[in-house]
Amino acid sequence: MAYFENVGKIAYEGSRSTNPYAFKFYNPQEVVAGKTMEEHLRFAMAYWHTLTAGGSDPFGTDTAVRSWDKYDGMDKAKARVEAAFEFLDKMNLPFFCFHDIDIAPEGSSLREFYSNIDTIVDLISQGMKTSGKKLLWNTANMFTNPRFMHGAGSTCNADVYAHAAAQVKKGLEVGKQLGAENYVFWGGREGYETLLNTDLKLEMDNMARLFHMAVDYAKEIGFDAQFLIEPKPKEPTKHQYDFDAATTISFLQKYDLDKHFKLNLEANHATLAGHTFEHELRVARINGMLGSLDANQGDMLLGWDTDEFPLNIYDSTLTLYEVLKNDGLGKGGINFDAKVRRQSFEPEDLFLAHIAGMDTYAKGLKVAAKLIEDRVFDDFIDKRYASFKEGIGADVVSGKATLASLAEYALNNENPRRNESSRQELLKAKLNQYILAE
Ligand code: XUL
Ligand code: CO
Repeated sequence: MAYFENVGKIAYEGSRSTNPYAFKFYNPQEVVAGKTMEEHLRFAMAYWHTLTAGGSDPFGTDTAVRSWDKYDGMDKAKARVEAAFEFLDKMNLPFFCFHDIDIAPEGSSLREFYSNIDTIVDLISQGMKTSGKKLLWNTANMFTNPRFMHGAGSTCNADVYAHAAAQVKKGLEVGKQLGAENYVFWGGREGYETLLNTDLKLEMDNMARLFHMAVDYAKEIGFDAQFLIEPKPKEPTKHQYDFDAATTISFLQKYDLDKHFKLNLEANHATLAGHTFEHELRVARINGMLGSLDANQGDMLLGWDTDEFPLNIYDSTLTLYEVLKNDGLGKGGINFDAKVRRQSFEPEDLFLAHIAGMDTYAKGLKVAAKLIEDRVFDDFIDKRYASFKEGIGADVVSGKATLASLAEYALNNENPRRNESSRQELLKAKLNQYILAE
């Protein structure tokens, strides 16, 4: 059965195409900087936004019209699997991602949940074999069910902690069965509302213990996915422990987890933390921690995670700039953790939104590659820091300099170098020039 009967396969037609159901920039086989766009971008569909969510918000119920909604329970879960593969095929998306509760109903017990998952995972596995589609990552949802009101890995309730561990264990088994490239932890309720009732140290230690158990179990069952943590500073919890890239990296280092984990960075989470997305990517990149991306964007006028499809070419250019400088995302990819607006309730909107997001990232890739090829920023940065390549600057970098040797140098330095302009306006204008020209 076709779930999206009004839409056919989306093809590349070029930037002058007027067909809304065509890619204008995403040309999967086009080679950019030595690899095809498909290889660079490794696009993924988020099961929860595309198949499971219905457009509800705190003030209103679902609005989305979805043909699988005529079913219930396991029948609906099975219909969604068929719809997922139809969507991936028509959109030419090579990967997908899901939480355990996106694919299968929880039922009334953990045992029933496990058994529902097994049934659906078998179907997904068959779909993957026939279609060649791959699982970029899976994860356990440890934030929706009311049992997780105090957290999962950071809960005050040991029985809830055990339940969370049981979900992670199953998630790793599912990941292995489906050959997932990565396994993600996003700690939506791993944080606190008030310190007055919180044992901050125990909560963070316990979270680290859960991550170590996951690493050990993956090893035990021979699941060789890359582990990822997805930082977010707040929402739903007031203060979340994996606040941003820098905080998460130091957490991983403190608990001796940094060898096993990288980061899954999300654009709207970066902005909630008061950072640009490229800031988060740069911090991860220079620490060897850039794992995968959740592509979306927030709204300048709203203070929460709006998860809009990414449409800003400046942002996508600077994002891909970091990805190219990182020599790619390895096992990671670019997952559209993005939802159509509540008013865009028709199934066609899912296609139009993904086309827009994929084109935005494809265009960003091309501009970023050209900026790197022409060394637009590299040459400027090299020159800006040239004083650390020779003389006293080289002594600082090599570790030879001491406070005493620097003071001695400063006291005798009769002609200190003059500061030079940072030329920010010029560099931003060059960025404009490249975006408009490419
Ligand atoms: C929530 C969010 C999650 C994670 C996976 O803000 O981004 O969907 O990506 O749990
Ligand atoms: Co996300």
